[in-house]
Amino acid sequence: MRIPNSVCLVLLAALPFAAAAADHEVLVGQGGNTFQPNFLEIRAGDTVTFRQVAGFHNVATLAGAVTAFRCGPNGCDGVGSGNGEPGGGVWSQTVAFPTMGTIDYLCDVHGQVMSGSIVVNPVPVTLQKFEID
Ligand SMILES: [Cu+2]
Repeated sequence: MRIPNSVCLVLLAALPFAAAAADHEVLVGQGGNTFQPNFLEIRAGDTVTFRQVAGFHNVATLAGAVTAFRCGPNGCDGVGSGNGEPGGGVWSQTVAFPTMGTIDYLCDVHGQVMSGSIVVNPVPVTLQKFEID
């Protein structure tokens, strides 16, 4: 039996797992003053589409959110000429979440009775290759 006289670590590479970003949907105003689901766990880089189906609402983060947004039927604050004022009708806006953290949001019209949270988890790191001679 041959015992190698040297153990050589050829390559140890931990590269970010190249998972495609996912989009998640939150229904706004389904059956009342609700976000459904009102709790989401996603991965950094994912997006969430807020889709209003009824009522008069918007979606706005609380002060200090790691990813801040305020969106409604006219778009989102700071995105083009959009603004996140609440409104009626059917609309959807998609928000990207590049940063880990917990983001709490609510509807400006209905306050804490219509609120939700998104937990953004890190992207898993996968060992790509490991060789020993
Ligand atoms: Cu509302």
